[in-house]
Amino acid sequence: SVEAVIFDLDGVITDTAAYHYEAWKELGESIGIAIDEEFNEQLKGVSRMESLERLLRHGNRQDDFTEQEKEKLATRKNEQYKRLIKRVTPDDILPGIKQLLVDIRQDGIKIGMASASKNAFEVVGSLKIAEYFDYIVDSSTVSKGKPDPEIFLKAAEALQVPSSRCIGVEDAEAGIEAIQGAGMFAVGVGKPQLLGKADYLVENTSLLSWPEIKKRYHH
Ligand code: B16
Ligand code: MG
Repeated sequence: SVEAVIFDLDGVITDTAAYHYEAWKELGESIGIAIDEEFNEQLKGVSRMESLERLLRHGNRQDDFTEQEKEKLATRKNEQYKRLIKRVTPDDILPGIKQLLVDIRQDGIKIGMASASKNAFEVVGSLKIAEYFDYIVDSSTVSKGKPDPEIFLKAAEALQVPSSRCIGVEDAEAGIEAIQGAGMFAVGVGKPQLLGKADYLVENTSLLSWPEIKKRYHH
């Protein structure tokens, strides 16, 4: 039976995915690269530097910047993102998530977090939900980003639960791939066109219920 649930942060617990998008859009515009929501799907769950590489390739400008200039661009994006997340409060926890955390806890199941974001601790602090998590992976200790399973495996190891007894929850295609690559049951939150590979998919967080997820879980 299931022993741990490992959550993604951006796009699952809270909608900071929208702030990442806003910050990338602004950075893109400043160097003449326009992005839309469809392209943004490719940035979800992907690390900051890899996101920048994808943005530059999207604008066909991948050869126009030195490593140092790229660092500067990524820093500028992050500064804008940090300005935006100053607004985050407990009211920004997505619908159904608080209840889900409470129900999982009450069932005696461990809870972990596997976010690619280096800002995850700050966001969790602003949402005031740190107490629900037995372990939060520090993404700066992860060498291979999603879709590599490393971050989910790290969380399971720290929670001392075998992968086959873990459930991962994700809003990104790269995240679903990472969960399944880790040998875990993947719950997706989003559109079937994007997350069709998930083992169990709901359109939005308000449809996540612990009894239902437990019923669906298998390995
Ligand atoms: P940062 P998640 C990911 O978080 C975001 O989905 C992705 O858009 C972002 O680029 C990445 O974190 C890195 O974030 O620049 O704050 O380190 O979805 O894995 O919680
Ligand atoms: Mg996400």
